[in-house]
Amino acid sequence: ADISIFPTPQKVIFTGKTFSLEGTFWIKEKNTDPYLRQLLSEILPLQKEKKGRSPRIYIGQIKDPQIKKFRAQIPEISGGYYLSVRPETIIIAGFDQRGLFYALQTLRQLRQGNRLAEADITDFPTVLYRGVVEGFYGQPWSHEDRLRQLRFYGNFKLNTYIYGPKDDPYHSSPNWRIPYPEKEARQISALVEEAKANQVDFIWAIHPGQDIQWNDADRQALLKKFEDMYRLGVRSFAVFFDDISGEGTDPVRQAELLNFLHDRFVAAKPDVTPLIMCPTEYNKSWSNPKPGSYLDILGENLYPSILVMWTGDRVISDITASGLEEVNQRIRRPAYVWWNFPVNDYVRDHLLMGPAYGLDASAGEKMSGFVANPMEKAEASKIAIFGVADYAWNPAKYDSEKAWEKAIQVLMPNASEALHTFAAHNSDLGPNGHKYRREESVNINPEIRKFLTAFRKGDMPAESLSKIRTEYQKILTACTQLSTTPENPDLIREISPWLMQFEVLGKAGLAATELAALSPRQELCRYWDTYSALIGYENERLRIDKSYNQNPYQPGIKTGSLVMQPFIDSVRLLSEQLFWKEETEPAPKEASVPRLYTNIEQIKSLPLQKDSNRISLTPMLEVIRIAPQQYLGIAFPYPMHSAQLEANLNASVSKWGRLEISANGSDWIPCRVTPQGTVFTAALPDSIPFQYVRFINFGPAQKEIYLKKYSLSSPQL
Ligand code: LOG
Repeated sequence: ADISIFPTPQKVIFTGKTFSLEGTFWIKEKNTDPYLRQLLSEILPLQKEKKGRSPRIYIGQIKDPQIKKFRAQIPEISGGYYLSVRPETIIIAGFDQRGLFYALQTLRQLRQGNRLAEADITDFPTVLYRGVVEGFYGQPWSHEDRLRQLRFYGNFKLNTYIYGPKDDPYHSSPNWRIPYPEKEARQISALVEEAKANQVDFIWAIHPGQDIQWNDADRQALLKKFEDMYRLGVRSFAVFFDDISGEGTDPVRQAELLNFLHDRFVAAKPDVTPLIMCPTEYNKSWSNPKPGSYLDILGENLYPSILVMWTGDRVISDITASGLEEVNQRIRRPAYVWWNFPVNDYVRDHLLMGPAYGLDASAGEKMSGFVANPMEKAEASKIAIFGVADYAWNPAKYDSEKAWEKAIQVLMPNASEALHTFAAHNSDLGPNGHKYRREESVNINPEIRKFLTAFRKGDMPAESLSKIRTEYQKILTACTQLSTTPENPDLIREISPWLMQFEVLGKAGLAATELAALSPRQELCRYWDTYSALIGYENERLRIDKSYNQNPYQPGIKTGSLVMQPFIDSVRLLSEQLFWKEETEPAPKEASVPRLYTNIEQIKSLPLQKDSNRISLTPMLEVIRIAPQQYLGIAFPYPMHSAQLEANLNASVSKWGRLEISANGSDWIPCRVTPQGTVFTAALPDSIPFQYVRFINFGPAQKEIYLKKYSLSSPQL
């Protein structure tokens, strides 16, 4: 039998045999916890009386007398368990209640229809805290989403859910001081209950740093909010100081506050777990490397029991053992990893459904916890979360591909092939300010490269083209299956606009492969028809992109954007060149489009967004530090005659900032701006042609801004 258990156990021995579950089962000890008895009865058909031949079941925690005989086999770690399955005896022994619960989750996976696989399993987690931090910007998960998540976490041995959606007003500034309204409060209590039933710690996080006053009033406000949450059932807490500017960023004050909360709240309540904090300098690229600065201050001042979060070398980053070693030295404790995957709040037009990779096999020992920040789409995030569950349980044995395949089967057992196709082509993020990219369309990519290289030289390798064609056909088949399957309706709902776009991709791909095979001179009519069809799909793609998911950050619907769409674009372009041989203009080069003009390292890779008559810097979520003489703007490949600029840097800039234009990038002319709150607008003069426009810090001090808006419109664009 082909059995795989997820997350991958530390030690497992299969005999290769299975036995029938018919017959009857009973529990040896009458005094088994009713909750566990209930769970067990969901997995095995339990009977009250022993009748005929049935295995004897031993179930309990390390402290229970009924499993005394097996104590030596049980790993002494929270969540650890020993499970032995034989036709005569089944031993389900947990170190603690959580371990027992996990033993039962494993037992469930040993069941195959009406048979049970024989096995001996000694198992425990490598990373103590494993789970999810709902910490993204955008629409927070719904109550239903969260309930489904918590059950999923229980099934795959995740024990942590940190509640911290940036756009929940009662989590962040200024409303963190206010208690939840009744309905939300009730829902939080319900989540705490569901979490408990799944052996998950529900951790409620607060994000007070943007407007916190370091005075007693705000300290008390925080304490009171924690008391409110305690009354709702919450027993675990976190304080986040990420993405803030100003007073709130002071590490001495932050540590003081955390220690105060520990003394006055955590230590005073025996059932509250240690605090977690997210620092302001939460990744290496943003942290002051100077000894004795921010991170060292936290390390020295925070009580040792307080856990400190860390996203890696960058905001979005692979996790390495050496990277963790470095920060652990400074914060004087093993970092609690906040992994920013599969979060897509900075690339909202893409879905991140590929494998969870870039996690060092030896990093597990260097961290106190590992939580993933997911997408706004809860169900679609489960593919990556499944990988995270597997990694954090047993990093040394983690295989990202295997976990990905299995996750897909778990989410859609019957339509798994279709979901596989969809996920394989919806993995990469496209260009983004964080420079984080993922593989996509990996199986077909080499074929496509091979084909295009030959096609550019005037060849048309038919066999290669036919393989590519098969892939687009597979996309269409997947679309049909996914849009008709009764499985996982929540997932289908979440991805539905992308599914629509995916179908257009499949059709356009088929048209492109057809076009590539035709000779423009000999098969003119068919060539023209196919080309027109391709243009039709192109228009349909743009229509979908402009109609759905119209958020102000990265509006639209992108699918197959790394390989499958570029193939179509290339074939179309090359065909046009073949057809209109003489007349074609060369494709626009990098240098002939407007580009970002800045000397701020943090934003150098930020993409520009182009609409009709308008070009904008992509809005950013986090703080940007702009030092004296640093600037951000746009460079044009041609002289601009007049334009309208609108910017919102979430700061009043008139005392230290200036808008300037230049024809050559060295002589600058200041422009008059009209401020209105934090927004400023400027009409750029039509008397002076310019190729550069920039906003510059001319003052003596570094400033902190947010890039909410920076766009320029002109009929020339
Ligand atoms: C935020 C987080 C956001 C993520 C990705 C942390 C600690 N904070 O740059 O809320 O979802 O990056 O955009 C963050 O990662 N800031």
